[in-house]
Amino acid sequence: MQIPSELRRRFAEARRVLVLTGAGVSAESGVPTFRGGGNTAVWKGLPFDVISSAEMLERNLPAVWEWFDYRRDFIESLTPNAAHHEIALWQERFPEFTLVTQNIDGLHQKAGSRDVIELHGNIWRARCIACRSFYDMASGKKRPEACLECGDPLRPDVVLFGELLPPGAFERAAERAASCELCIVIGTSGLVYPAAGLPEIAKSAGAFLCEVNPEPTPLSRLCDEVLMGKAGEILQLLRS
Ligand code: BJW
Ligand code: ZN
Repeated sequence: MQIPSELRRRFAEARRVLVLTGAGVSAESGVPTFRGGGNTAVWKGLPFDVISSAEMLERNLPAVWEWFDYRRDFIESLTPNAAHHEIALWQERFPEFTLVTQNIDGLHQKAGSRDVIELHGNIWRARCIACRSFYDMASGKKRPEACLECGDPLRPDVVLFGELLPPGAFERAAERAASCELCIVIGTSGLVYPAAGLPEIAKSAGAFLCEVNPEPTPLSRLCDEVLMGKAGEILQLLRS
Protein backbone atom coordinates (compact mmCIF):
# COMPACT_ATOMS: atom_id res chain seq x y z
CA MET A 1 0.00 0.00 0.00
CA GLN A 2 1.09 3.57 -0.77
CA ILE A 3 0.56 6.14 1.99
CA PRO A 4 -1.25 9.12 0.41
CA SER A 5 1.02 12.17 0.14
CA GLU A 6 -1.26 14.47 2.15
CA LEU A 7 -1.20 12.06 5.08
CA ARG A 8 2.54 11.59 4.73
CA ARG A 9 3.00 15.37 4.94
CA ARG A 10 0.68 15.70 7.95
CA PHE A 11 2.54 12.87 9.70
CA ALA A 12 5.91 14.51 9.01
CA GLU A 13 4.83 17.97 10.16
CA ALA A 14 2.38 17.38 13.01
CA ARG A 15 3.38 18.49 16.50
CA ARG A 16 0.30 17.46 18.47
CA VAL A 17 -0.87 13.93 17.74
CA LEU A 18 -3.53 11.81 19.38
CA VAL A 19 -3.89 8.08 18.77
CA LEU A 20 -7.01 6.16 19.80
CA THR A 21 -6.66 2.39 19.81
CA GLY A 22 -9.07 -0.51 20.19
CA ALA A 23 -9.01 -4.28 20.25
CA GLY A 24 -7.81 -4.52 16.62
CA VAL A 25 -4.36 -3.28 17.67
CA SER A 26 -3.94 -6.35 19.86
CA ALA A 27 -5.48 -8.77 17.33
CA GLU A 28 -2.11 -9.56 15.76
CA SER A 29 -0.80 -10.45 19.24
CA GLY A 30 -3.52 -13.08 19.50
CA VAL A 31 -6.04 -11.20 21.67
CA PRO A 32 -9.52 -11.83 20.27
CA THR A 33 -11.51 -8.74 19.28
CA PHE A 34 -15.03 -8.20 20.58
CA ARG A 35 -16.74 -7.61 17.26
CA GLY A 36 -15.95 -7.97 13.59
CA GLY A 37 -14.52 -10.78 11.52
CA GLY A 38 -17.67 -12.79 12.20
CA ASN A 39 -16.54 -13.48 15.76
CA THR A 40 -18.38 -12.29 18.80
CA ALA A 41 -16.71 -12.90 22.12
CA VAL A 42 -18.81 -15.36 24.10
CA TRP A 43 -18.12 -16.82 27.56
CA LYS A 44 -19.99 -19.97 28.54
CA GLY A 45 -22.85 -19.04 26.24
CA LEU A 46 -23.04 -15.42 27.45
CA PRO A 47 -22.20 -12.67 24.94
CA PHE A 48 -19.44 -10.38 26.22
CA ASP A 49 -21.79 -7.42 26.63
CA VAL A 50 -23.82 -9.50 29.08
CA ILE A 51 -20.92 -10.93 31.10
CA SER A 52 -18.95 -7.63 30.95
CA SER A 53 -21.81 -5.56 32.32
CA ALA A 54 -22.68 -3.66 35.47
CA GLU A 55 -25.79 -5.86 35.84
CA MET A 56 -23.74 -9.08 35.85
CA LEU A 57 -21.35 -7.62 38.43
CA GLU A 58 -24.32 -6.95 40.72
CA ARG A 59 -25.86 -10.37 40.11
CA ASN A 60 -22.87 -12.66 39.95
CA LEU A 61 -19.46 -11.28 40.86
CA PRO A 62 -17.80 -14.76 40.94
CA ALA A 63 -18.85 -15.35 37.30
CA VAL A 64 -17.35 -12.00 36.31
CA TRP A 65 -14.10 -12.94 38.09
CA GLU A 66 -14.05 -16.31 36.36
CA TRP A 67 -14.31 -14.58 32.95
CA PHE A 68 -11.54 -12.09 33.71
CA ASP A 69 -9.28 -14.70 35.37
CA TYR A 70 -9.59 -16.81 32.25
CA ARG A 71 -8.68 -13.83 30.04
CA ARG A 72 -5.71 -12.82 32.21
CA ASP A 73 -4.35 -16.35 31.99
CA PHE A 74 -4.80 -16.24 28.24
CA ILE A 75 -3.21 -12.80 27.75
CA GLU A 76 -0.27 -13.38 30.10
CA SER A 77 1.87 -15.19 27.51
CA LEU A 78 1.06 -12.78 24.66
CA THR A 79 3.51 -10.15 23.51
CA PRO A 80 3.19 -6.76 21.81
CA ASN A 81 3.10 -6.81 18.00
CA ALA A 82 4.55 -4.49 15.35
CA ALA A 83 1.69 -2.01 15.82
CA HIS A 84 2.27 -1.62 19.57
CA HIS A 85 6.01 -1.17 18.93
CA GLU A 86 5.47 1.41 16.20
CA ILE A 87 3.06 3.44 18.35
CA ALA A 88 5.59 3.35 21.21
CA LEU A 89 8.16 4.95 18.88
CA TRP A 90 5.76 7.78 18.05
CA GLN A 91 5.95 9.17 21.60
CA GLU A 92 9.56 10.21 20.85
CA ARG A 93 8.74 11.50 17.40
CA PHE A 94 6.05 14.09 18.18
CA PRO A 95 6.47 16.97 20.65
CA GLU A 96 3.02 16.30 22.13
CA PHE A 97 1.82 12.76 21.80
CA THR A 98 -1.20 11.24 23.51
CA LEU A 99 -2.10 7.57 23.40
CA VAL A 100 -5.65 6.78 24.41
CA THR A 101 -6.64 3.13 24.48
CA GLN A 102 -9.82 1.21 25.07
CA ASN A 103 -7.74 -1.93 25.58
CA ILE A 104 -7.31 -3.41 29.01
CA ASP A 105 -4.53 -5.87 28.15
CA GLY A 106 -1.52 -3.65 29.00
CA LEU A 107 0.28 -4.49 25.73
CA HIS A 108 0.94 -0.83 24.85
CA GLN A 109 2.83 -0.42 28.12
CA LYS A 110 4.67 -3.71 27.52
CA ALA A 111 5.86 -2.23 24.21
CA GLY A 112 7.19 0.85 26.02
CA SER A 113 4.35 3.36 25.72
CA ARG A 114 4.15 5.72 28.69
CA ASP A 115 1.32 7.81 30.14
CA VAL A 116 -1.29 5.78 28.31
CA ILE A 117 -4.82 7.00 28.96
CA GLU A 118 -6.73 3.79 29.63
CA LEU A 119 -10.41 4.54 29.13
CA HIS A 120 -11.68 1.08 30.07
CA GLY A 121 -9.29 0.20 32.89
CA ASN A 122 -6.73 -2.58 33.12
CA ILE A 123 -7.19 -6.32 33.47
CA TRP A 124 -4.05 -6.57 35.63
CA ARG A 125 -5.63 -4.62 38.50
CA ALA A 126 -8.38 -5.39 40.99
CA ARG A 127 -10.14 -2.75 43.03
CA CYS A 128 -12.32 -2.69 46.07
CA ILE A 129 -15.99 -2.16 45.27
CA ALA A 130 -16.34 0.07 48.33
CA CYS A 131 -13.20 2.12 49.02
CA ARG A 132 -11.51 1.88 45.58
CA SER A 133 -8.21 0.50 46.94
CA PHE A 134 -6.25 -1.00 44.06
CA TYR A 135 -4.47 -4.37 43.89
CA ASP A 136 -1.84 -5.27 41.31
CA MET A 137 -2.28 -8.69 39.70
CA ALA A 138 0.58 -8.42 37.19
CA SER A 139 3.36 -11.03 37.00
CA GLY A 140 1.30 -13.76 38.63
CA LYS A 141 0.56 -11.72 41.81
CA LYS A 142 -2.48 -13.11 43.60
CA ARG A 143 -5.19 -10.71 44.73
CA PRO A 144 -6.33 -10.95 48.35
CA GLU A 145 -9.67 -12.66 49.08
CA ALA A 146 -11.13 -9.29 50.09
CA CYS A 147 -10.01 -5.68 50.44
CA LEU A 148 -7.19 -5.39 52.99
CA GLU A 149 -8.36 -1.89 53.93
CA CYS A 150 -12.07 -2.44 54.51
CA GLY A 151 -12.86 -6.12 53.96
CA ASP A 152 -15.29 -5.55 51.10
CA PRO A 153 -15.15 -7.64 47.89
CA LEU A 154 -12.76 -6.86 45.06
CA ARG A 155 -13.71 -6.59 41.39
CA PRO A 156 -11.69 -6.31 38.17
CA ASP A 157 -10.59 -2.70 37.60
CA VAL A 158 -12.20 -2.55 34.17
CA VAL A 159 -15.11 -0.53 32.84
CA LEU A 160 -18.12 -2.69 32.17
CA PHE A 161 -21.11 -1.69 30.08
CA GLY A 162 -23.28 0.78 31.95
CA GLU A 163 -20.41 1.94 34.17
CA LEU A 164 -18.65 5.26 34.31
CA LEU A 165 -15.13 5.60 32.97
CA PRO A 166 -12.27 6.12 35.49
CA PRO A 167 -12.46 9.58 37.01
CA GLY A 168 -10.82 12.16 34.73
CA ALA A 169 -9.76 9.73 31.99
CA PHE A 170 -12.24 10.78 29.33
CA GLU A 171 -11.88 14.44 30.25
CA ARG A 172 -8.07 14.29 29.75
CA ALA A 173 -8.49 12.45 26.47
CA ALA A 174 -11.15 14.88 25.24
CA GLU A 175 -8.96 17.86 26.08
CA ARG A 176 -6.08 16.37 24.06
CA ALA A 177 -8.46 15.47 21.21
CA ALA A 178 -9.69 19.04 21.05
CA SER A 179 -6.16 20.37 20.62
CA CYS A 180 -4.47 17.79 18.37
CA GLU A 181 -3.56 18.41 14.74
CA LEU A 182 -3.54 14.77 13.70
CA CYS A 183 -5.77 12.05 15.13
CA ILE A 184 -5.13 8.42 14.18
CA VAL A 185 -7.81 5.90 15.07
CA ILE A 186 -6.55 2.33 14.99
CA GLY A 187 -8.36 -0.99 15.33
CA THR A 188 -11.63 0.08 16.88
CA SER A 189 -15.14 -0.59 15.64
CA GLY A 190 -16.08 2.91 16.84
CA LEU A 191 -19.30 1.65 18.38
CA VAL A 192 -18.68 2.15 22.07
CA TYR A 193 -19.21 5.55 23.61
CA PRO A 194 -17.89 7.80 24.97
CA ALA A 195 -14.57 6.57 23.43
CA ALA A 196 -16.00 6.73 19.91
CA GLY A 197 -16.76 10.40 20.47
CA LEU A 198 -13.06 11.34 20.63
CA PRO A 199 -12.43 11.33 16.83
CA GLU A 200 -15.53 13.51 16.43
CA ILE A 201 -14.13 15.96 18.99
CA ALA A 202 -10.77 16.04 17.18
CA LYS A 203 -12.37 16.48 13.77
CA SER A 204 -14.65 19.30 14.84
CA ALA A 205 -11.66 21.07 16.39
CA GLY A 206 -9.91 20.97 13.00
CA ALA A 207 -7.68 17.89 13.25
CA PHE A 208 -6.81 15.71 10.27
CA LEU A 209 -8.44 12.35 10.95
CA CYS A 210 -7.02 9.04 9.80
CA GLU A 211 -8.34 5.54 10.43
CA VAL A 212 -6.43 2.25 10.22
CA ASN A 213 -8.71 -0.79 10.07
CA PRO A 214 -9.22 -3.73 7.70
CA GLU A 215 -12.97 -3.01 7.76
CA PRO A 216 -15.01 0.16 7.40
CA THR A 217 -16.55 1.53 10.62
CA PRO A 218 -19.09 4.21 11.46
CA LEU A 219 -16.08 6.54 11.96
CA SER A 220 -14.79 6.01 8.40
CA ARG A 221 -17.09 8.60 6.87
CA LEU A 222 -15.69 11.25 9.24
CA CYS A 223 -12.12 10.50 8.26
CA ASP A 224 -9.89 12.45 5.90
CA GLU A 225 -7.99 9.25 5.16
CA VAL A 226 -8.86 5.59 5.67
CA LEU A 227 -6.02 3.07 5.47
CA MET A 228 -7.67 -0.30 5.00
CA GLY A 229 -5.53 -3.06 6.42
CA LYS A 230 -3.91 -4.55 9.48
CA ALA A 231 -2.30 -2.16 11.92
CA GLY A 232 0.84 -4.30 12.24
CA GLU A 233 1.45 -3.97 8.52
CA ILE A 234 0.31 -0.40 7.88
CA LEU A 235 1.70 1.67 10.74
CA GLN A 236 5.32 1.06 9.86
CA LEU A 237 4.69 2.43 6.34
CA LEU A 238 3.95 5.84 7.86
CA ARG A 239 7.50 6.06 9.17
CA SER A 240 9.39 5.87 5.89
C1 BJW B 1 -8.05 -4.55 13.21
C2 BJW B 1 -7.33 -5.67 13.11
C3 BJW B 1 -5.95 -5.42 12.81
C4 BJW B 1 -9.29 -6.38 13.54
N1 BJW B 1 -5.54 -4.13 12.68
N2 BJW B 1 -7.73 -3.30 13.10
C5 BJW B 1 -24.13 6.85 23.36
C6 BJW B 1 -24.89 6.19 22.41
C7 BJW B 1 -25.26 4.85 22.58
C8 BJW B 1 -24.87 4.14 23.73
C9 BJW B 1 -24.13 4.80 24.67
C10 BJW B 1 -23.78 6.13 24.49
N3 BJW B 1 -23.03 6.50 25.56
C11 BJW B 1 -22.90 5.44 26.40
C12 BJW B 1 -23.58 4.39 25.88
C13 BJW B 1 -23.68 3.02 26.48
C14 BJW B 1 -22.47 2.16 26.22
C15 BJW B 1 -22.27 2.06 24.71
O1 BJW B 1 -21.44 2.71 24.11
N4 BJW B 1 -23.02 1.17 24.08
C16 BJW B 1 -22.95 0.99 22.61
C17 BJW B 1 -22.24 -0.33 22.30
C18 BJW B 1 -24.34 1.00 22.06
N5 BJW B 1 -21.29 2.73 26.88
C19 BJW B 1 -21.04 2.49 28.16
O2 BJW B 1 -21.77 1.80 28.86
C20 BJW B 1 -19.80 3.15 28.73
N6 BJW B 1 -20.14 3.85 29.91
C21 BJW B 1 -20.78 5.02 29.88
O3 BJW B 1 -21.05 5.57 28.84
O4 BJW B 1 -21.06 5.53 31.12
C22 BJW B 1 -22.10 6.51 31.20
C23 BJW B 1 -23.39 5.73 31.37
C24 BJW B 1 -23.60 5.07 32.54
C25 BJW B 1 -24.81 4.37 32.70
C26 BJW B 1 -25.74 4.32 31.66
C27 BJW B 1 -25.48 4.97 30.45
C28 BJW B 1 -24.28 5.70 30.32
C29 BJW B 1 -18.79 2.10 29.17
C30 BJW B 1 -18.26 1.30 28.04
C31 BJW B 1 -17.36 0.19 28.56
C32 BJW B 1 -16.94 -0.75 27.46
N7 BJW B 1 -16.41 -1.90 28.02
C33 BJW B 1 -15.89 -2.94 27.14
C34 BJW B 1 -15.58 -4.18 27.99
C35 BJW B 1 -14.37 -3.96 28.89
C36 BJW B 1 -14.15 -5.12 29.75
C37 BJW B 1 -13.86 -6.37 28.95
O5 BJW B 1 -12.83 -6.43 28.26
O6 BJW B 1 -14.64 -7.31 29.02
O7 BJW B 1 -14.73 -2.46 26.47
S1 BJW B 1 -16.98 -3.35 25.80
C38 BJW B 1 -15.73 -3.64 24.62
O8 BJW B 1 -15.91 -2.70 23.55
C39 BJW B 1 -14.41 -3.27 25.32
C40 BJW B 1 -13.75 -2.45 24.27
O9 BJW B 1 -12.79 -1.58 24.85
C41 BJW B 1 -14.89 -1.72 23.62
C42 BJW B 1 -14.58 -1.19 22.24
O10 BJW B 1 -14.32 -2.25 21.38
P1 BJW B 1 -13.19 -2.07 20.27
O11 BJW B 1 -11.90 -1.86 20.92
O12 BJW B 1 -13.62 -1.08 19.27
O13 BJW B 1 -13.13 -3.55 19.65
P2 BJW B 1 -14.11 -4.24 18.59
O14 BJW B 1 -13.96 -5.70 18.75
O15 BJW B 1 -15.47 -3.70 18.66
O16 BJW B 1 -13.52 -3.83 17.18
C43 BJW B 1 -12.27 -4.30 16.76
C44 BJW B 1 -11.90 -3.58 15.47
O17 BJW B 1 -10.59 -3.94 15.12
C45 BJW B 1 -12.81 -3.95 14.28
O18 BJW B 1 -13.23 -2.75 13.65
C46 BJW B 1 -11.89 -4.75 13.38
O19 BJW B 1 -12.16 -4.55 11.98
C47 BJW B 1 -10.54 -4.16 13.74
N8 BJW B 1 -9.39 -5.03 13.51
N9 BJW B 1 -8.05 -6.78 13.28
C48 BJW B 1 -6.43 -3.11 12.83
N10 BJW B 1 -5.08 -6.41 12.66
ZN1 ZN C 1 -11.87 -1.48 50.45
